[in-house]
Amino acid sequence: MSRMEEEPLFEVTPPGGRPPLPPPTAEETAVAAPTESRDDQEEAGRQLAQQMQELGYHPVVIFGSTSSGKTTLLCSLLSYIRKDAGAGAEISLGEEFALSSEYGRWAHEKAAAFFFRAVHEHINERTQAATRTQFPFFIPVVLQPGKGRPAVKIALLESNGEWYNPDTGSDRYFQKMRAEIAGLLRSFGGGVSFLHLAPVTQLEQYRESQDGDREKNEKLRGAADLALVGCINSYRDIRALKHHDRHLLLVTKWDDHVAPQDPSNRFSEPALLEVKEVARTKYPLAYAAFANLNAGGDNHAKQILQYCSGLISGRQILGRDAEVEAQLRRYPRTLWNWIYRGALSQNGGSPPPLYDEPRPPAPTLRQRLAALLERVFGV
Ligand SMILES: Nc1nc2c(ncn2[C@@H]2O[C@H](COP(=O)(O)OP(=O)(O)OP(=O)(O)O)[C@@H](O)[C@H]2O)c(=O)[nH]1
Ligand SMILES: [Mg+2]
Repeated sequence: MSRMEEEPLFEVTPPGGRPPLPPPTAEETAVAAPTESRDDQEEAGRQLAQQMQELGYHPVVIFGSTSSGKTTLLCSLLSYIRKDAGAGAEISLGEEFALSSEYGRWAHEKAAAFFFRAVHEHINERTQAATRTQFPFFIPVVLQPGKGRPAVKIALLESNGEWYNPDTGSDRYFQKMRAEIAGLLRSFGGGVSFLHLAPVTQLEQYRESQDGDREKNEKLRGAADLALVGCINSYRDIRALKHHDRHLLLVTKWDDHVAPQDPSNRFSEPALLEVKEVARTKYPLAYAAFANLNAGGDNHAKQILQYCSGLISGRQILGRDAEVEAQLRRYPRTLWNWIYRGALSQNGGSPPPLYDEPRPPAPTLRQRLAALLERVFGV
């Protein structure tokens, strides 16, 4: 069998019933003209970078293959500020980026739909279908914390995981970075924050397991692993000014690794070594690419964390009690801290965190031993 005829390495729709994709809306199919060619798309990215710099937005780029949890993570972040009385901050949709093509208007409409509709649905415990937007877009937000802390402007990327999945039929094996994102990364002069999403599982949680689940999950995870490698490779090649950038490897869907009800606290407060162990064993290639990524001199430029956007099954976010809610809340708070610090540190200095969260516990003896073995033998 030739390479072109080989079975694809991944499936777009994971087993376990993600809802069928809705047909593209009229809006999605209508706007192609201004950004049809790769050159035009790159130009749109360059203009975006210029606008973000002029208006003071800090870009947060989110990478991850199909079903890695990008959209749900964005919803969990944005909905946290809107629904939790303890969030202590206000959030509003930022201004439209004025571009010379229609793409600017289109992107702002998509951003508004996300900021209002998708987030509202998330608050009402409904999840989003797989993202099938025609172009990537940034959601501009203005975060205004109370207590005298400075406001920040942030632009959060929403995109299709399909753009990152490996192209196993091609000789280059990885897809090119989307031109709008490449254009932005080439031109943006300040620091950019990157989230690299590595989900614990690609399958739907909280359902009865079926025959072949394990093999399918591993196959999908292999593709997700390569997708992150492809993103890191593209980043390395495209972006000249890396020294102010920050990278977070996020092990998403952590509830599939440890249930919130687990008495050990490892759902919301695992030791860092456990998170690293999961990332390294499930995503060996992405983990290596991340570890080897040369991210300037700053110790804090690269970090690994776990994340959970909610206890979700299919299109339903499962109800939870107050105790689980308290554990879940730590996730958006920790991630907001990281993003907020990134947005503020562009002005120099080391800003205070947005939220005071307890530090993770010290690693167990077994975890320390495993880390030692990893350092000494590279296992
Ligand atoms: N249990 C659980 N499910 C999650 C979590 N995050 C996402 N999911 C589910 O995983 C599936 C994929 O999540 P999405 O947020 O759509 O993933 P995506 O990266 O946006 O995928 P594309 O839009 O296809 O690129 C959805 O069914 C989500 O409800 C999580 O933290 N826990
Ligand atoms: Mg999505």
